[in-house]
Amino acid sequence: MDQLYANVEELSADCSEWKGNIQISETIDTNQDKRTGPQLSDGAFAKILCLLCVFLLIGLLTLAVFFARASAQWEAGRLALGDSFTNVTAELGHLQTRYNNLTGDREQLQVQFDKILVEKNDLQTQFQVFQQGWVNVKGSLYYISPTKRSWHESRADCLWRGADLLIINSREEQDFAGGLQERIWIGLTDADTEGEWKWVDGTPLTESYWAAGEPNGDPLRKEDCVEFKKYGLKFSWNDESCDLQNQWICEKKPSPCVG
Ligand SMILES: [Ca+2]
Ligand SMILES: [Ca+2]
Ligand SMILES: [Ca+2]
Repeated sequence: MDQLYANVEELSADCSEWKGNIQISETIDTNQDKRTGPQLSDGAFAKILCLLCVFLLIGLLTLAVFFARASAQWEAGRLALGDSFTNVTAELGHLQTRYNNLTGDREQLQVQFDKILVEKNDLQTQFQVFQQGWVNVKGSLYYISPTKRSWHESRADCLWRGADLLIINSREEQDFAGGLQERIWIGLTDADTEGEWKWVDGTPLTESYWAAGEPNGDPLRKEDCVEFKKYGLKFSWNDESCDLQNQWICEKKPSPCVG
């Protein structure tokens, strides 16, 4: 740009010099014109040409300045857009990271919520069972009656509760029932065939805990039902008349819907 200004100044100086020459030439030409009549002299033509060159240079200079400013503005705009794009891209990355973190947290919270919900439902079920007089011992529910009835009435009550009289399948159940310190009916009988003991689910007796001298099967008393009598001892069973009034134990497996 400076070079362009220098050229213009140089050209202007040249034009001034030409102008002096033109004045001399005009004097000569004037004298000649007086001889030849009105016509465009060489000096006037040179002057006009010089002025056109000046105007052309000024126009070029103006255009150069305009394009330089436009180019600078375009470059500044491009840089600003680039910065904005970079910032937006970085912000988008941060938002994506936060979204991913929140999604992970939400999934973990959902897992915890589901786990707590299961525990809450389990506790609610246990509470309902407890309110109905049931206790949960190692995966089985037991109901100990507060009143006394015959063996058949006791079993009918268990069936009404969706259960049956206690079947002793393990030493743990034997100790549990014996620890109640009461005469209690269990689900064992030989009512169908004297001396052939079966549990209420139809399975035969394989492991027994008869008290000493039992079962004695008194034919006069028709001792066809089994109770805990010598409670507190490992061998505590006694065959007894089914009409005797005893407490009883019902047993069933836990379920989500306890009636
Ligand atoms: Ca059992
Ligand atoms: Ca019997
Ligand atoms: Ca007996």
